[in-house]
Amino acid sequence: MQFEKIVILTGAGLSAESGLGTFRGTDGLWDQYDIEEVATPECFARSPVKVHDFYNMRRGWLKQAKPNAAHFALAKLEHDHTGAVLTVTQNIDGLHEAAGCSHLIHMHGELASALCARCGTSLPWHEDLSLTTACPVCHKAGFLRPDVVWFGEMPHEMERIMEALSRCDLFVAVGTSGMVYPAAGFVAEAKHAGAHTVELNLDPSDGASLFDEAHYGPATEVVPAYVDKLLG
Ligand code: BV8
Repeated sequence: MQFEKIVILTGAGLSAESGLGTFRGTDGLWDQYDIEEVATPECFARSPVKVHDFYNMRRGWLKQAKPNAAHFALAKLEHDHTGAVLTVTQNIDGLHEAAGCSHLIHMHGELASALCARCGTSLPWHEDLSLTTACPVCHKAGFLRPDVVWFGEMPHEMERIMEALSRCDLFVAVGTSGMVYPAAGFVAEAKHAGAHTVELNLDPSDGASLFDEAHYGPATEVVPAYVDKLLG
C-alpha cells in the first residue's frame, strides 16, 4: 500500500525506553501524582510551589534522556518518505527533535520552554522555575510557568492538526493509551477522512477497535519494523 500524506500521533510510550516514565500503567506518573494537584491552571494558582517541584523534577529527567530507535525511525520516515509526514506529539520532551524530526507539532507544549502568565512571553528554559524567577521581558517574578498545556487548556495548533487529519491517507498512533482528548479523538477524524489507521503500542489502547492494523510490542522494535515496511 502506497501512502501520500501521513500523520503520526505519539505519546509517552514512545519515550518510555528513553527512561521517561509514562502516565498510566505500573508506577506511571499519575499513580504518584494527582492530575488535579499538579497539571491544571487552578492548582498552579492554588499551590505553585508544588507544581514547580513537579515540573522541575521532570525537566531534570530530560537532561539524561536520549532519543531511542523509535524516535530515529520516525525521523527517517519524515526524511525518506516521498510524500508529506507530519508528527503530532503529546510529549513535552525534546526527543523527536533530538532524533532529527522537524515537521513536528508539540500539541501539549514543551518542558524546555517557560511561559510568562503576565506578559505572554514564551522562551527556552532549561533550569528550575520558582516563585522568585523573574520574567526576562516584563521583569516581574512569580508569573513564569512551564510552557505546557494543562487539563482544561486548549492544545496548540488544533486547526493545523485537524486540517492535516482531514487530508491524510495514513494515520499512525505510537505509544499512546488514547485516554486524553482531543488527541484520543484523532483516529476517528482520520478514519472519517478515509485514512488507513495503524496502532503501534505495547498493548491495545482504549481506541484499539478504531484501528485497521496494529502491531504490539516495545516501540524500539515495532516502530523501526513498521517504518522499514512503509519505506520498503
Ligand atoms: C481540552 C502536558 C478544551 C502536561 C497533558 C472528552 C471526554 C472526556 C474528557 C475530556 C474530553 N475533552 C476534554 C476532556 C478533558 C481532558 C481529558 O481528556 N481528560 C481525560 C483525563 C479524560 N482534556 C483536556 O483537558 C485537554 N484540553 O480539552 O481543552 C478543548 C476544547 C475544544 C477543542 C479542544 C480542546 C488538554 C489535555 C492536555 C493535558 N496535558 N500533558 C504534562 O505532560 O504534564 S496530557 C498528558 O497525559 C500527555 O501529554 C498525554 O496527552 C497524556 C498521557 O497519555 P499518553 O501519552 O497516551 O500516556 P499513557 O501513559 O496514558 O499511555 C502510554 C501508552 O504507551 C500505554 O498505552 C502503554 O501501553 C504504552 N507503552 C508503554 N511503554 C511502551 C508503550 N508503547 C510502546 N513501547 C513502550 N516501551
